[in-house]
Amino acid sequence: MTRTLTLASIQFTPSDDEQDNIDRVAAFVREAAEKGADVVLPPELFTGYYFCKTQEEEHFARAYPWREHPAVEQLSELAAELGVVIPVSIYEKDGPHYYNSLVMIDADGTPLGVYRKSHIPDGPGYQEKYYFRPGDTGFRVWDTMKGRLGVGICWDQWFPEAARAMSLMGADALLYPTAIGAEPQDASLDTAARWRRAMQGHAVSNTIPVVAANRVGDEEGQVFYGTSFIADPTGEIVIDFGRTEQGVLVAEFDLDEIDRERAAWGFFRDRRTDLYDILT
Ligand code: PUT
Repeated sequence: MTRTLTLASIQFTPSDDEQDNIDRVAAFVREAAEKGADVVLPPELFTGYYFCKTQEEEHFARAYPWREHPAVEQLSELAAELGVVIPVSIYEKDGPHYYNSLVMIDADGTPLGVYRKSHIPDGPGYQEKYYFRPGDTGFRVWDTMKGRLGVGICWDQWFPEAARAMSLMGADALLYPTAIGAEPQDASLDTAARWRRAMQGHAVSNTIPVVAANRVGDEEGQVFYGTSFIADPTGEIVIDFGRTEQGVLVAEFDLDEIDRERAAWGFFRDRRTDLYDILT
């Protein structure tokens, strides 16, 4: 029997109402499940505005222990009801520590664990180092009921090392929840095209499907550029959104065919680990 994996990406404009955002993501997950999705990826930190644009003490109150996060609790029930995997991006509080995290919810509703964002950006409009410790989980893949999934959170997506690590761990697909758009220090700087190309490169070099789910639209003056997409293992974008639409993207992949292609291309056969000390 052929192993297939149907991947979905959600692009939307969150409000600053936590329950409203969870409800809207739930509706998108239902829509994706109706279209046959096995895995449905919402954007980064979707339960509120992207609060990292400035440094405000009050925003630490947005974090929860990951098992108690309302998005994790409610989307676990939905995952079980629909039989879909939902990787849920959250602001996590663990004792005195705060992380930008991802909880992988399996298709029976079981939360399989947490990944904590490894690369934390800092700059105008994206002051994440104030809010998040660098992740201490290392890169992870999860054996879900639908396939082995690797997730990098936003800034992680620019690092080929992260994509390679998850691919070496046997990921069937790489997923990137994201919050990216305007650069307030330079109105003429538009990073959308290079953002896509970076991840399309991960797809090519690891012969693996890639899903990117971005926020879209204006959040109190900060504009997110959407352009979410699903790329095939050649790096080709098979389905995408522009800079305004909200909704779900769905694409199906044949995992056995991809395994054959990956073997045939030989990237993993030909790696020269004896030359890579410089990378560490
Ligand atoms: N989510 C962080 C994006 C950083 C863009 N400069």
